[in-house]
Amino acid sequence: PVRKPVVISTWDFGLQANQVAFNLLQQGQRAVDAVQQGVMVTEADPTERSVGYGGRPDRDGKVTLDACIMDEFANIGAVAALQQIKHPVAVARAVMEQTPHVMLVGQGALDFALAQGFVAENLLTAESEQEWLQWLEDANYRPIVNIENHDTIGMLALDSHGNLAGACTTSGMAFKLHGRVGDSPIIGAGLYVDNEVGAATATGHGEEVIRVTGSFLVVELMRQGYSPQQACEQAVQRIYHKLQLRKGNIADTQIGFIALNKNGEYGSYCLQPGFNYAVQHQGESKLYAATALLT
Ligand code: SD4
Repeated sequence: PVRKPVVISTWDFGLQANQVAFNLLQQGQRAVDAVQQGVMVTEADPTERSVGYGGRPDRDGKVTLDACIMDEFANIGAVAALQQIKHPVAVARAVMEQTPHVMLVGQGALDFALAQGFVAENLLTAESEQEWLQWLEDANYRPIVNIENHDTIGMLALDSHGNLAGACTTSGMAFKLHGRVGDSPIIGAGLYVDNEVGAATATGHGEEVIRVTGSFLVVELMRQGYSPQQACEQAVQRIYHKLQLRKGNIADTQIGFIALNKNGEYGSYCLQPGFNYAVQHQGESKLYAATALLT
């Protein structure tokens, strides 16, 4: 039996975002609309310091945002290193629907957004600016595992028509180099949807996710018969193995995947304990702690 509709998203802020998405799914709306509206809840929240408005800036004090969206027809849209726009996922959707391209970056993405009627505003809140000024004192780029226990929001949904879609949006790693792009806006890395199989999205250290084309890997594993849970486990193990081979800094690296298949089954796995994810379907809205490879 197929469980639908269902929505799943990363971190504790996923609960609130899922609620908005689930309401749309229950009305029979498309998964792609539900995930977009869902993640926009988190983008607009200044207290979420790793997504959208209020996100931590790069090392130059600029808030630069990455986002992408993918629907059941494999339509895709993405923006990277976008400044001054509160809803990068909505710009990604516009790239998908209003251009012959799939990704716009930096100034070009901003110019496009403004031409589409999006409004430029300051996204650096006083809190984030203060943190950045403090960081500048020793200016040491040192990613923190499970920073504030929330991070990028990635959301996957199976709608009442049985179609899958996903969205992913982030302000990226705090105090990154200006111009750095993570996994989140890269189709196949931070997000992948195959409407015949399933969908996956990632959070954590984007460089490691890009290295293994993480979300595509999870979906391909599901295609081969792995459950969403098993597929997430395999992908995290792959990243761990590559980190070992490269003598990477495993202790300071976090990776989390969530996955949803065509039957509405879901799963999740992470490298370090501390990653959680939110699931909502008929009669249940719950935050789960993901199981971790390391302890
Ligand atoms: C990135 N995966 O930019 C994203 C989100 C992040 O801590 O900031 N992770 O790498």
